[in-house]
Order: sequence, then structure tokens, then C-alpha cells
Amino acid sequence: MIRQSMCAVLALSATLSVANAALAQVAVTPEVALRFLDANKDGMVTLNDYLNVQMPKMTAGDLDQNGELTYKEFKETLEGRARTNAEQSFRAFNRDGRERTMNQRDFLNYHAYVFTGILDGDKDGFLTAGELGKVMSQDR
Ligand SMILES: [Ca+2]
Ligand SMILES: [Ca+2]
Ligand SMILES: [Ca+2]
Repeated sequence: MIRQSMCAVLALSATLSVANAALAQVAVTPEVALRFLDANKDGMVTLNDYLNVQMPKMTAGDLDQNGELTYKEFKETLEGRARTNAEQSFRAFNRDGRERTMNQRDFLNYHAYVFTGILDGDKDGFLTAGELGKVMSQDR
């Protein structure tokens, strides 16, 4: 049951993770967002591409450069609804036994979950404009 409500929370977060990647206030098509997420520009968006796009956010958000994110630092890497849900996400993925910081593995696990659990609707390891569009439209 806890897991289910967590999924709901993360579903909202996911929408924003994708959306904020490519857009500011402007409406962005799934095709444009998809192109942005294709980090190695080979025409397919894999988990690796997705994590490569998210990774710089950890570096940028780690204000004291100690390789770990406090809740406050983590929150700063997110936008919109993902930020609103930052506390639940932080609690769910900060699993290294320490209470107050999230390491790189935790951070990538969070985003991997977003990709695999939410964005990749048919679970084939690739993100399509259709899958992205579905998630993006749920946010409207
Ligand atoms: Ca790619
Ligand atoms: Ca830090
Ligand atoms: Ca897919």
C-alpha cells in the first residue's frame, strides 16, 4: 500500500522531471522533449540517456561539493510538482542508512525509477514520443 501511494507521488514527479528538462513556461511537444533527452543523439532514448541528462543536476545541486545531497540540495534539483513531492522522494530513495544525505547512487536510483517505472510505459527500455506524451498529458 505504501508502495502504491509512492508510485502515485512519483508519477507526478516524473512528469515534471521530463517536462522541466526541455521546457520553461512554454508548451513543449513530446518530440522536442524526446530529442532533448536523447543525450548521445542516436535517435533512441534509453535509461542511460535519461540518467546522463539528470546527472548534471546532481553536480549543480551539490552546493558544498561533498558528493552528497542534503534534502535541501535535492529539492533544488527538482522543479514544479517534483519539487513539491521532494520530501517523499527523498525519503524513499535515500537508502544508504544515513538520514540526511542522498548519494549519487540514491539520486540515480530515483531517476532510474522514474524512467523505468513511469515513463517507459511498455517497459522495452526505450522512451517514445507516445510514451512521453502520455505522461505529459496527465499533468495537464
Ligand atoms: Ca540515445
Ligand atoms: Ca552536498
Ligand atoms: Ca518504451
